[in-house]
Amino acid sequence: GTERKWWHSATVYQIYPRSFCDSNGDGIGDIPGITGKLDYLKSLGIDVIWLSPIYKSPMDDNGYDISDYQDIAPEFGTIADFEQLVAEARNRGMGIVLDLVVNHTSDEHPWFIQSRKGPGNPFRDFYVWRKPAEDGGPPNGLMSSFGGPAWTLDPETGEYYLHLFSRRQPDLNWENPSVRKEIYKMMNWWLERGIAGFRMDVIDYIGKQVDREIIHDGPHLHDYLQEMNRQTFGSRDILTVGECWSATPGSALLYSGRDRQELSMVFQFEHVTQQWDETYGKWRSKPFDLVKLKSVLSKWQYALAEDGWNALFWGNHDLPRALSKYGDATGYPVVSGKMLATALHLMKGTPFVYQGEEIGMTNVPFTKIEQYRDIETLNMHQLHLDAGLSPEDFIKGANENGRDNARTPMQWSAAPYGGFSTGTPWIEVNPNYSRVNAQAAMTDEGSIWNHYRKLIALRKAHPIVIYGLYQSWLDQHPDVMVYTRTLGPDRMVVVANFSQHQVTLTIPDELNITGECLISNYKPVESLNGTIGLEPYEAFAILAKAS
Ligand code: TEU
Ligand code: CA
Repeated sequence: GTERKWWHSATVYQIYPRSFCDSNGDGIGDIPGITGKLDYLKSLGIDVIWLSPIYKSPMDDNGYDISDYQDIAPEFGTIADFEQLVAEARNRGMGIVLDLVVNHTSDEHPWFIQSRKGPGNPFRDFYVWRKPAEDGGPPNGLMSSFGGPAWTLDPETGEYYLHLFSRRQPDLNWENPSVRKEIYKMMNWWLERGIAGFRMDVIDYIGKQVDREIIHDGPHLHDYLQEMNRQTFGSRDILTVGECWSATPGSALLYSGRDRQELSMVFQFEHVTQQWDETYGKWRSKPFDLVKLKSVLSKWQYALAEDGWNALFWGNHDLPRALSKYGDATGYPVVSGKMLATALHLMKGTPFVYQGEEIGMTNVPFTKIEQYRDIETLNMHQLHLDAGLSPEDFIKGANENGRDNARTPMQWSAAPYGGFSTGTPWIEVNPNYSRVNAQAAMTDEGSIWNHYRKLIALRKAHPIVIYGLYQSWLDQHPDVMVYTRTLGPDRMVVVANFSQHQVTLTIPDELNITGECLISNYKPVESLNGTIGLEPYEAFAILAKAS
C-alpha cells in the first residue's frame, strides 16, 4: 500500500508571477500582488502555490535565466515581500513551492562572468566549454530548444559554451562537484525560509553527457538526485516535482518510487508531445486525438498505481490554454471547461491548476509577431522565415501552441486590463476579459471556478479520489472517457464526453452503478445501466459506497 503523504490530497496552483497580479501599476505582476490574492486561492481550496521563478534575472526567458539565486527580481519585489507571502500563505494553511532552475543560469550570473574569463579561472568548469570542431564550427550537433545550435562561440577564449535553451542560458556542468555543492547550499538557504518544496526545471537534463550527445537521463542523473535529496530536502516533509519532458513510466518510478529517496513526483509530457507534428513540432497545428490521449493518461495511471505518484495537469506556462486545446472555447466554454476539470481531477495523482484555467481563460488571438513576447516563439518565428515558411502559417501555429497563450495577464474583473494592472501590461490582455474573469466566476454558482472548488473539495472528502485503483473503460470510444476508481467495497464511475455532439453510450454491465452523484456539469446522474444519452461535453461522477 502507498504510504500516506500530505501532498496526496493536495491541489497545487501554478502562478506565473509576471502575469498574475500587478500591485504597483508598472504593468508587471509582482509578489505583493500575489499576497493580495491569497484569499482568492484559499476560497478555491488550494493547498500549495508553485511560483514560476521570482529570482533576479535579465528576463531573457522571463526568469528561467537566473543571475542571483538568492535575491528577488526587483520588478517582482524584495526578500521581505517574499517572506511576507510565505507567512500570509502559512496563516491560510497554504505552502509556497519555488521553481528550481539549475540546469542552467543566466549569462549574467557571476559564476558565468568568471567562467568565461578563461581556462585558469576557478569557475571555468562550472559550465560546459569545448574547443571548436576541426572545421572551426560547434563541437557537435546538439541543438537548442529555442532554435539553432546549442553551442555559442565565446571570442574571449575562442571556445564554445553549451546552452540547451537560449544563448543567454549557459548550461551548468553538473559533473563538477563544486557546482552541485553550491546548488545544494542555495536550496537549503530557501528551505530555511519555510518553503513547502521545489518544482525542478528540466531536471532530466542534469545528468547530461555532452560528448556522447546524451542530454536527458544521463548515467548519473539519479545519483545526483539522490545526493540532492540527502544534502537538502530529504529530511523535510516537502513536495518535490521534477519537470521531465523525457519521462517514461519506467523512469517515473526511478524518480518517484517510495524507496528511491529522490522526488515526490514528476511532470511527464507524453500527452502533450504525442500531438505534435513530426517535423514542425508544436508549430504545425493539429487537433488532438482522444483515443491517444486516453491511452497515454491510462498508461500513466496504471504504471504508477502501486508506487510512484502522478502529477496531473492540462496546462502550465509553456502550454496552450487547456480550454482551447482540449475543450471548446468558442462553442461550449463552460461545460467543456468543467468536463476537462472533472476528467483530470478525479484521476489518481496530485492535480496542478494553472493560473486562469479555473476561470476558463483561453488562447489569445494574436495576429502579428509584435504581440508576442516569448523568446522561444520569437526565435522560432525567425527560423521559420529564414526557412521560407509563411509568417501567416507561423502565427497560426503560435496561436494554437505558443507559450504566450498561457502568459497573458490573469483576468480578475471586467475593469480595464482585466483588473490585472492600472498600467499598461507587459503583454496584451486577452480581449475576452470582460466575460471571462474571476469576479464574474466567483459569483456564478454554475461557473467553471465553482466546479474546480467542488472537485478540490471532493479530493479531501473522499479517500477513493486519492487512493482508489484506476481502471479505464471503452478505451476505443472516440468521444467519451470512462474510468472507475475502486477502494475496498466502494466504487466511483467517471464519465466525460469530450465531444460537442450528443453521444448515446452503451454501458458495459460491469459498469452498472447506482449511488451518489458527486459532481456533474448538467443535471445530476445517479445510476448507470443499459444506455445513456450524453449531452455535449457532459461529465459526471457517481459514487457507490457499500451500504
Ligand atoms: O521548460 C523546459 C522545456 O523543455 C520547454 O521549454 C519546452 O521545450 C518548450 O516549452 C516546448 O515548446 C522549462 C521551463 O518550463 C520553460 O519555461 C523554460 O523556458 C525552459 O525550461 C528553460 O528554463
Ligand atoms: Ca508590478
